Amino acid sequence: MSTTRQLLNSVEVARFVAHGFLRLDGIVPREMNEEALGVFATGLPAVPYGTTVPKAFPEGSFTRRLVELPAVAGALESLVGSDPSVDHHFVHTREPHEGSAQPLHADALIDVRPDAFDVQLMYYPQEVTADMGGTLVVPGSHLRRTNESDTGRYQNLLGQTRLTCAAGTVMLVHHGIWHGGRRNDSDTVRHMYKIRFNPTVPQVRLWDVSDLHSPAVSSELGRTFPWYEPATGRLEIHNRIQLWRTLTGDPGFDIDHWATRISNRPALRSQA
Ligand SMILES: O=C(O)CCC(=O)C(=O)O
Repeated sequence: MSTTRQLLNSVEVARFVAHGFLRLDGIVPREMNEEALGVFATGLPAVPYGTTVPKAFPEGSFTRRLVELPAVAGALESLVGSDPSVDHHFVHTREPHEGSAQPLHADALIDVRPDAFDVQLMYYPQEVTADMGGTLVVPGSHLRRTNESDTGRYQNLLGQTRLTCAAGTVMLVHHGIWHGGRRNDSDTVRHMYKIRFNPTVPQVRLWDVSDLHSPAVSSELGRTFPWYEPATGRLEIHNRIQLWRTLTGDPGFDIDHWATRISNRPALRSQA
């Protein structure tokens, strides 16, 4: 991947841990966006699960240039390391006036890994307007353990976002985020190219940690979302504390003593 490093900072990674996604608006150059539509029409090469990036996407290929854009490479390195493997890639298309939306889902079976996550890159080569079936995302849903499309019966959740964006926008999402392609009511085909990356190194302090102890980190990690139930919403923050402990290698990190309190188990003093 690129040697130009535009790593995320701690506040940005904390925001990813809380929201479950990161938006890089309009960062892909116009010429590449135009090229993308031709590349999608021709078809992308098959990539066996677990292939390294250089093998999956040869030097000079469209996808290699996409993932080597400094902002993309830096964000990916910050989240999954500099040498992730490619799980799979696919172009998701919402056809004009197709009449229905995709049910809400996560691209995961119940995934209980406490110390690793995959990142999915979603790239939109065209401007996505409100009627084009932009991807619906439910912020803060990624750490709630559900099984793939079991969330499909939820039609709308408070605080959900339906993507509208400039051409050349990239979103990086945690594999557990609840999402779905919306109904395309426009006359334009909408494309989204998704690549799933698996980390190959422990996801510990991979970003620029110079602001690690900024109070803004805890503020990001402690935020709630409108669809959270008061009690279960607390579990989301607890889950984030656990993930932040892993990502930073700091087993003592906490917010308002929540995780410390419920793991406090004093040992019996010796009677001798
Ligand atoms: O088309 C979209 O916007 C989302 C599709 C998607 O991510 C999926 O099918 O898993």
